[in-house]
Amino acid sequence: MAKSRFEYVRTYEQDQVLLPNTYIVIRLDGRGFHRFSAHYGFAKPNDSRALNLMNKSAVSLMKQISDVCGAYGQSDEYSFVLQRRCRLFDRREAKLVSTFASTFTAYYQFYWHDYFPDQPLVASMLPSFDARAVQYPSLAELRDYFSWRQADCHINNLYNTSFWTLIIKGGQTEKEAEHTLMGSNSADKNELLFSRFGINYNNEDAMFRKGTMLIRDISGAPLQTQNPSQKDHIALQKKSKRQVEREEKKRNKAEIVESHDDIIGDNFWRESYKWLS
Ligand code: DGT
Ligand code: MG
Ligand code: MG
Ligand code: MG
Ligand code: MG
Repeated sequence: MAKSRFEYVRTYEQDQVLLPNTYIVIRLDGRGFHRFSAHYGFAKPNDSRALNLMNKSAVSLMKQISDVCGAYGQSDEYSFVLQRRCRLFDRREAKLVSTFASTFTAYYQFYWHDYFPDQPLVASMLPSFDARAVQYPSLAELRDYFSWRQADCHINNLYNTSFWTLIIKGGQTEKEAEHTLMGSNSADKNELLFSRFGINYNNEDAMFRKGTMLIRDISGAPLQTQNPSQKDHIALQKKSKRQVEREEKKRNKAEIVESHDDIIGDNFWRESYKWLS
């Protein structure tokens, strides 16, 4: 193909390529959702419609991008983990984060009406999401990453539940509620909810307390050995195109399973062969 004399400008492009054989986690977070949630009247502290719309958008993205093994969402954020051997966009960071952010945002807007039928989106207050990619060298860090996000969900939700209960049921102002909770630990908040309002925090909706974990269940169709050794990894890269296509088809067909359980303890990770490859 003939090249124009302008072609050289391309050499100024710089691609950040993510390390091979690492777990790539792409975390999206709603931009300015403090204002966004207030504008569309999200229920406090948790709006099931908003959380289910996040989940719907995440499942839709996973159906579209088969390299995603699993995802965890809470509040206005979602983290997607890619297969260790993922070759999508040759692991170029900018391509990955921009595609994830725009695909997720597109689905969020597309499905908005299904979850908020009475509140049409207005042009001056449209949802958008930022995205960042992080690389983790082993399952240990990946597990700690997910634990970190779920611990964040727990801490925020226990605080927010206590805060809004003091206001809505206890008649306190926001300032007073803030003061009541100052210096309280988890046990204090559980006790406050129970003794003053008869609320057993553990009976609150699991989606609020634990967030949402999505896994692509490939256990019915094992694709490769867990934690490939160096040799396996090289072998994987030599797979024929047809083999790769076959596996991708299988991944596309695999069910995406949603749960709201603990992902910090060992139990969840004992079954990681089902979805992490
Ligand atoms: P950012 O991410 O720096 O652009 O700023 P924000 O405002 O998105 O802040 P962030 O992401 O730290 O916090 C998420 C906000 O979204 C927080 O103000 C609470 C709000 N939010 C998320 N989910 C819900 C919900 O279900 N109900 C209500 N009322 N608010 C929610
Ligand atoms: Mg945000
Ligand atoms: Mg947050
Ligand atoms: Mg956030
Ligand atoms: Mg193009």
